[in-house]
Amino acid sequence: VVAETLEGRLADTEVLEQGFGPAAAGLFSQVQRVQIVACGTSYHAGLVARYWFEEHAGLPCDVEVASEYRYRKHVVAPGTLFVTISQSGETADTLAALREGRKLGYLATMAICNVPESSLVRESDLVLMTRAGPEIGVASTKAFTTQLVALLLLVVALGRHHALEAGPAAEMVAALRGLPRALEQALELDGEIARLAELLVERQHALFLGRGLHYPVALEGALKLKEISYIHAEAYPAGELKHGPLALVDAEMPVVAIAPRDDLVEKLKSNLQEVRARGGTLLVFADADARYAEDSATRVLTIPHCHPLIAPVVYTVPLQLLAYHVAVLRGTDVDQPRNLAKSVTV
Ligand code: F1P
Repeated sequence: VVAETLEGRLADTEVLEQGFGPAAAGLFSQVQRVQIVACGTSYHAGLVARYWFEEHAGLPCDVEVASEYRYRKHVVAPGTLFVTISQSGETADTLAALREGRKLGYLATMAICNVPESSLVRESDLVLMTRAGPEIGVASTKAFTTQLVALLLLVVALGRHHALEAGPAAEMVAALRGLPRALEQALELDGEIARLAELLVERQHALFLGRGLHYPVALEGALKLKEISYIHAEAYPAGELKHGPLALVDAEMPVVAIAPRDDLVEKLKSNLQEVRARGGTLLVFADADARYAEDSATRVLTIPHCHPLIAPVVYTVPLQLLAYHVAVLRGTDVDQPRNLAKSVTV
């Protein structure tokens, strides 16, 4: 579905709908809201997608961790599509949430998943395969970026039945077509990122900051760092700094900021000044046009400008590489982190 779409036939949403099977076309026009449920990295993909559903498709979207979903009562609004996201399709909490959801009167269930023969795929009404290939490491990486692409396509397909006009839909697909090149450019930053990793390797803690839909990207950057390097890392929406986390910032606390060029950049800059004023080392992952100045404690990784729609995918790759290089420098097992399992089936 993804390939056919990007090859140029998406403008009519039929290609996508056909990919979901015969049930999809009739259902998509009935969807009034979206409930996403997932764990870990897959949950972060859902958090990014919430911004897209509401901004581009005009559909309200809720996102909840699957490990909590089944332990509370739910009021299901009519026309709600229940979407699970999982690399493995076997995560026990996500599967349990799906089984619970199936009893609750959702319009339909959809799995966004990487493993065709998984339980999640078998038990869902609709399926969108990510086809990321096998994930070798425990920590999800390409699963995340492909989930984001799948979710964007879903936003376009559903949005065309709601608030998304043909012009903006075509523009979104054009932006997606720019993704392979933008990712190649991001991968070319590998050497520079390896040098930035040296700034984190001796540290015990790190803060990640983002605004808007780059807050969930910051969450994912922090998760990757803690999963594979065992550095304690937390992510906050940048505006939340002054509501608590700023108390943690001193010369020992590096701060990684995700700063693509968008209308929130000026706000982010003032948040980062608060960090600098307290002696914190700053690593800023920024768009070339955002013009962040380097100084003795501020390092800027300049990421080639890309369309804002694909920026969450593009900015994720340098964050994954940062975690990877820090882990390699610390000598941890990048593929098999301690205490973690690829599929959490219990
Ligand atoms: C969810 C997840 C992964 C994480 C680790 C443990 O898995 O939290 O995001 O990297 O592998 O499980 P899944 O439901 O996406 O397979």
